[in-house]
Amino acid sequence: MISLTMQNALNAQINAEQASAQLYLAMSAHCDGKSFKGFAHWLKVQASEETMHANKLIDFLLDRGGKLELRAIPAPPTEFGSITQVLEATLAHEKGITAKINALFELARSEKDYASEIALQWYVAEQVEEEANVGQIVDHLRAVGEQGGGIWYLDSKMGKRALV
Ligand code: OFO
Repeated sequence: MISLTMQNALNAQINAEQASAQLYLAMSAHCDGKSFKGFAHWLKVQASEETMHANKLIDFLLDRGGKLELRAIPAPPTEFGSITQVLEATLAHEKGITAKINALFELARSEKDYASEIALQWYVAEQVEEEANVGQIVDHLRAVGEQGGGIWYLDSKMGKRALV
């Protein structure tokens, strides 16, 4: 049986993952509105991944006999500025999520909750990948700028991300 402290912390993380999904859907719509269909597609796939992250935690919580307490998801903004600003905001958001995952991992360790620690290892590794992927996109955007044709090439590449 999972501790109440860990249960509360996992419920908070489930909410954070669901909030990430909402945020990326809003960003996707913003990019779509600017006709950057590739970036819109990439962010929509990212939103589905976040829902998967939340669902994986829900399954774990329930397998441990915990109680799922879904919380309200704050409404994301509707305006995000330029495409580069969208991806910079994505990177900043992922860094915030990494901090939350690390805190959760530390909590599992301090509670000697080995099962949670092992389950959270997947998220620790996933965050390394998330930050690396988004960081690379931000670097490319900064390199090509938003005035020339380079950004449209990036847009076509972003549109090739496979659906999860
Ligand atoms: Fe769930 O990794 Fe992004 O937020």
